[in-house]
Amino acid sequence: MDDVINGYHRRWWKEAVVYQIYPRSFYDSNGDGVGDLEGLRRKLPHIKGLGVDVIWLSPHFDSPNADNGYDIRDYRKVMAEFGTIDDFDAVLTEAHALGIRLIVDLVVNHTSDEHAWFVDSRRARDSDTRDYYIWHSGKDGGPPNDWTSIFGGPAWTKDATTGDYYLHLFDPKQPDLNWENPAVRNEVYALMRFWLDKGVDGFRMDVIPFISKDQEFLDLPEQHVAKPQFVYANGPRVHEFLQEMRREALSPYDTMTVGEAFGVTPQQVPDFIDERRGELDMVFQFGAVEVDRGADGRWVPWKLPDLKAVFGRQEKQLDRHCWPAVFFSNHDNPRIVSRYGDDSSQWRVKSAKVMATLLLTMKGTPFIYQGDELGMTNFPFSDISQFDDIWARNAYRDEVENGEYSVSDFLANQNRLSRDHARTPMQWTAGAHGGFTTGTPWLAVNPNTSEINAENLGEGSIYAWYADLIHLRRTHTALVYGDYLDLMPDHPRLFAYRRTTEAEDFLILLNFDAGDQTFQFPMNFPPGNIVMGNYPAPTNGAEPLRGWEARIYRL
Ligand code: TEU
Ligand code: CA
Repeated sequence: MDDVINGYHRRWWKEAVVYQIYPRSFYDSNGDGVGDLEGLRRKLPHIKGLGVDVIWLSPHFDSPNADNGYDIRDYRKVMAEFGTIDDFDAVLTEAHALGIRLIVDLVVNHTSDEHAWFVDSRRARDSDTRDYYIWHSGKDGGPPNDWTSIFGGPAWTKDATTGDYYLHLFDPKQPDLNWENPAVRNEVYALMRFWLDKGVDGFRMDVIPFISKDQEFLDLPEQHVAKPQFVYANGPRVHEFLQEMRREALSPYDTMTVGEAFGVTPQQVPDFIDERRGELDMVFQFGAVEVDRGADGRWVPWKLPDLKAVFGRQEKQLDRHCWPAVFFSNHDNPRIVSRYGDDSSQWRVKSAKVMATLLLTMKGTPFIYQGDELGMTNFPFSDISQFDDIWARNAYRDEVENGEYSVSDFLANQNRLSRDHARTPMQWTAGAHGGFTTGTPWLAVNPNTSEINAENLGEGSIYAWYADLIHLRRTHTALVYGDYLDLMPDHPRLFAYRRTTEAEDFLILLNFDAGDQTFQFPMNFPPGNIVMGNYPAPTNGAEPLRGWEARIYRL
């Protein structure tokens, strides 16, 4: 594929649609309440039926699960609850046989504190792997600086054995690796080759911009205290490390990489993904999933023009050498239909289709999160005991137990933003525990599984809509490589844009509201054929859009 469309080099990963699996919550094959690799293998036909090209598997490695696998104890072992390396190989082989590639999660900013490297590192100041982590002596009876953990509390923990502090930008059970040490980098490249040699097709890289730390370890500048990620990301050697990683680990393989650009501003993105630099293929930018977050990170109502602005910026800031990744949900976010759509019984299906249309007709590689193709919704949390997520539990400790917020304020915020909304088990059936497990699920299944489940995936279903969109995208390169033009960036309820190449021209109209919206077709811009719509087609093609209507025209 070395030809060029609309100025872009064609690449398989630009044309792919990705489906993210959170294995703990996908399908439990042995009744222990925890999803597993054999469960995933059995459900591959569900994924194949959508027509996706790539699976991103959230961490499947040995872990004590302080952060559900984002704290890795052994990078070459499969998490015992998920199965064995043979189960992994079976998933990989079967996925490949179905024409689906598999990328795995690379979590190498930090390890678990139970990783053998850290166990040894904390043993003594002169232990073999002491310098695999970031140790400093305290200052004035406290930690080396004022950095805070993304999960709340200080980013340094004093270790009793030597009295030194180690850095953890997340939980104390997730000590940060010291990438200044070449031995650490070589360990990482070796473990990457281990999985590449098995046949995996690439990596999603967890908080990858955090790997290089400014060695001065200065206190946080005032303006970054509320969002320290903008200090932790983009350290002085991050691009050097990523180029080295490409050379040492990735270059012999045909891979796809997508980095989580947490703490990266839109202006900084090209430095990570410009194809001439040899770093990452794509990054996840946080613009779309932060439209409903205030300066303090708590929930605020979002506005459609802010969401549009994310894509307007993207079109301006990324040239033909850069390729975007598009997502509205993942294992760290609430459910797409509850957040951006309307999850009432009247509008849930229609609005889920509006969001699916946006995801799959936008420029960039789309990432679907498991369950969104069923229109799964947020969970109705009513008590702290219902949360598993370390972020929620720490927030409770920091916000409620210290008296800053009431329990009901805490719950109101978490009911909007909790990461556990995404982590409740897949709703396969209307039966007990949504057919996810025959045992007791590790996290409660949403009670609405009686209505929202994978039993009816036929005509009119959200699942069928995703499959149709994926097919449309696959058969029209303008929906992949075409220019993106927002026709009314300020309209508060209607999202209208074109995707065009010299050969093709699509117009997408999305009504983000329950009321009707008129759209003025410009004179030189007649309503063309409606190629997809989530209502019966209007008679002349130009009638007002009905509540949460989605239409794709080919002009
Ligand atoms: O996420 C980093 C990150 O940006 C989130 O922790 C975010 O701050 C949080 O979801 C609050 O909105 C990655 C993983 O995706 C996440 O699951 C891990 O917990 C985290 O890194 C640590 O590995
Ligand atoms: Ca299981």
